[in-house]
Amino acid sequence: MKLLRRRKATNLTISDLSDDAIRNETELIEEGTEEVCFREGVVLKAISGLYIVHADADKESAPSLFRCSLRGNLKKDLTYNTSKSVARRVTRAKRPLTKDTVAIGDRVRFQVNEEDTGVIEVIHPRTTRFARAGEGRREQTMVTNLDQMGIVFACAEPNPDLWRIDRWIMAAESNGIEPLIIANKRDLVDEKIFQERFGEYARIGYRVIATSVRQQIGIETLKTLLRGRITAFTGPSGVGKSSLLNFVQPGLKLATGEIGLTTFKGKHTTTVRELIPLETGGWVADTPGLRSLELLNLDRDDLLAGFIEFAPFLELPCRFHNCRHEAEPGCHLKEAVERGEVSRRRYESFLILAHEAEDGVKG
Ligand SMILES: Nc1nc2c(ncn2[C@@H]2O[C@H](COP(=O)(O)OP(=O)(O)OP(=O)(O)O)[C@@H](O)[C@H]2O)c(=O)[nH]1
Ligand SMILES: [Mg+2]
Ligand SMILES: [Zn+2]
Repeated sequence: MKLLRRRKATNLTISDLSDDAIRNETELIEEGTEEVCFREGVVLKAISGLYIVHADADKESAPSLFRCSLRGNLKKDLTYNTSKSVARRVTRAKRPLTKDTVAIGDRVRFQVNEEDTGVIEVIHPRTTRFARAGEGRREQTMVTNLDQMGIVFACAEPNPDLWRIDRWIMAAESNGIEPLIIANKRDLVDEKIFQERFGEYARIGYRVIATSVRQQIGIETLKTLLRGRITAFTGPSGVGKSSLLNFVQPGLKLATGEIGLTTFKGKHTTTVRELIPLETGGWVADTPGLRSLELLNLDRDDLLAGFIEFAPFLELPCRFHNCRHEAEPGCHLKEAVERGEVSRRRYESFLILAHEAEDGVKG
């Protein structure tokens, strides 16, 4: 039996290595040496340098989980830090990416070692990447390859903060991810309050679904919307992200927490991000609630594009070609606000984000 062995792995990087390139990295050597096997999979969890990879089923093997480390040169390629104090590391990084080398959602190729361990060799190009500012304003990749962002807020307990919903929508829109607004704890409010809190999002064209884990409302709709797609559940702590996922997929047993009773303010029940394969097909990520969400590297035009209901009023140029849509006369967007065709609250939300982007203020 002829067997394959890796000859040299040092120049593999995140770049889109084709199968041929991988094959060229290997050569046939004498019989009797160890066989090297590569598999493809999705990163489900990252815990201090260890990655849990869900290997795809292939001809010979069923899907299964592997504990993988990362090939050393991949770390170097991807490590990037904006802090001046670590300038030396920056000079060694080939391209400005993030602190996180591999994130959940990444599709990877890994070398299988012993039974359930391996080494990640290639990170395939990402379709989307959702990042936020981490410690010291370093970018932290949260989840990659998302189709959909499940923006979970509670109808009450805690009351939804619409400005924060707008930020999450922006985070999704600016990364090319479809927002799905999930208004959980529908059991706690009546129709009038539900409409007051979430109605405007449905009016501008977003899909808003009301759910209740307690009264089992909206769960079937939610299941349908998750099927076959990669979705991250995001939003503040205590809104019921983990509770919803437990309901969507019984048997998950994600930890959930009482808020305001036994926990102190700001406690997060979920602490690790993880991507979960759904029995119905598709993947869903549970994430710890975020207290703040800083939007990264967006300029005024990105922000305008992220407020999807503004589009019809920006088709024709305003009187001034460089209109900032603030106090300028002859501004189509402001006029639409005055006429009540664009929500004043959403417009003000845009202004806040635009000023933040210009001042570099943390949100
Ligand atoms: N009344 C009501 N309570 C709910 C509902 N869904 C969840 N809860 C409660 O809300 C609390 C928080 O739920 P979790 O699922 O832990 O919230 P989470 O969003 O995952 O929170 P973090 O993990 O901290 O980000 C728990 O006490 C749940 O029982 C609901 O539909 N109605
Ligand atoms: Mg949770
Ligand atoms: Zn204008």
